[in-house]
Amino acid sequence: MSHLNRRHFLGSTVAAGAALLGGLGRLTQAQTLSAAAELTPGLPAGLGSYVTMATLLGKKPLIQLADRPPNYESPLEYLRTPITPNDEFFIRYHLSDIPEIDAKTYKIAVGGDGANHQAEINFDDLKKMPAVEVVAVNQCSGNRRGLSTPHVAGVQWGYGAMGCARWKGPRLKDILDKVGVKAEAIEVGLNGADGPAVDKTPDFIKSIPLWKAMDENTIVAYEMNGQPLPHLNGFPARLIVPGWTGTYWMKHLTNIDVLTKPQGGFWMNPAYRIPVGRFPVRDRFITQENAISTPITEMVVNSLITSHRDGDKVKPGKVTVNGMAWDGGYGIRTVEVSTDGGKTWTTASLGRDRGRYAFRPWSFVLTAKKGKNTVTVNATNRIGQSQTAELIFNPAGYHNNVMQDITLNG
Ligand SMILES: Nc1nc2c(c(=O)[nH]1)N[C@H]1C(S)=C(S)[C@@H](COP(=O)(O)O)O[C@H]1N2
Ligand SMILES: [Mo]
Repeated sequence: MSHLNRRHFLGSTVAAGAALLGGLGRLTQAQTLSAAAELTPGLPAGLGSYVTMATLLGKKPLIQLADRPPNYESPLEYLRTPITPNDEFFIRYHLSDIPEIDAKTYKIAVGGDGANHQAEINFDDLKKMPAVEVVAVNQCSGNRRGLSTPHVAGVQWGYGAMGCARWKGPRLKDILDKVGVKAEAIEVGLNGADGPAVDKTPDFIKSIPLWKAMDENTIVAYEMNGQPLPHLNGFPARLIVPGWTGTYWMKHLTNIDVLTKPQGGFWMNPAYRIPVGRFPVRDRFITQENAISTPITEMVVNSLITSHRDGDKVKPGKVTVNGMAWDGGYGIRTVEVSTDGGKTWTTASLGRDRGRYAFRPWSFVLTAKKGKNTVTVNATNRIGQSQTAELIFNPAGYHNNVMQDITLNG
């Protein structure tokens, strides 16, 4: 895009590597890498040897899984608060050419064959529109992919390809009202300012069904936790699709197209699809479905223990174990904990409800004994869906909501 001031991603990185690890003292390279690997508990043995920490401009150290395109996950420590700070939020890109955008010249082109008119919206226009705030979890479809057995291809995420923030901006439906939606419109197409550095990679273009675009919680956010969006989380503005996995949350949004035909392209098919009928999801994206596969939609109910890692030492006696639970927007009803391998379950106490799309904190007091204490956690949402005991295997490694099972050594 000619109106964008292109500065390439690599030019703006402070790829320091290991600022966090600096705090661990003077370590050899091998020790440094294995210390970093411990920040991603539960990953298959062998993966740790190439996991490293890196510090990007404006960010605290994140687990670097790839640099071009940038894929950085949040270590467990950053997921201990119900709102993930901007400088601790994970980063996921498919494309390496990520321009730095000047808000003064930034524009979103709104139109498409399903719109009555075309419009151009600049940053000031966005800020002048009535704004809403929504606290919502942004989780990559492939979060926990690295835990898949058998192993599947793709970025080997541990537990930290997610975060929860308070997002602010106008409703997408108010933007669509400016151009008028035709009766035959079915989807809304989305594009961002980033592009492929190598011509073979297809541009990252997505769509959502019209009904989800018109949802009052779907917004174009220019603020994240009361601040402008960090560059690598989508500055100046991105789409927020509460309840749905991160793939639809288009960053550096430049085009909104109302469509009368299904959006084509690699990132709609074959990418980001799940086998039909395999997962307990309710939101359907019918215009993109076929007999075998359908686009991923809402997140499945899930939870994460954030207070402890598998294998941690604890003092025998009372130990508070806590973490977060979330789902695709029904809200969390209960979180249950078992200390006998799933025979009996105790209800955890739930923390403040920040809305049905937000992380819901939970906590449980374990009476730890000497020796091994196992802790298993299972969240249930308000429509009665729970986590699974066994992985629902799929070739892309999506929707991993297997109950966590950790051992604490008393
Ligand atoms: N422009 C653009 N937007 C994008 C992507 C991308 O590659 N380019 N990746 C998507 C995916 S797959 C995810 S999981 C989220 C990640 O959001 P984050 O990087 O702010 O954490 O951004 C989404 N939006
Ligand atoms: Mo993603």
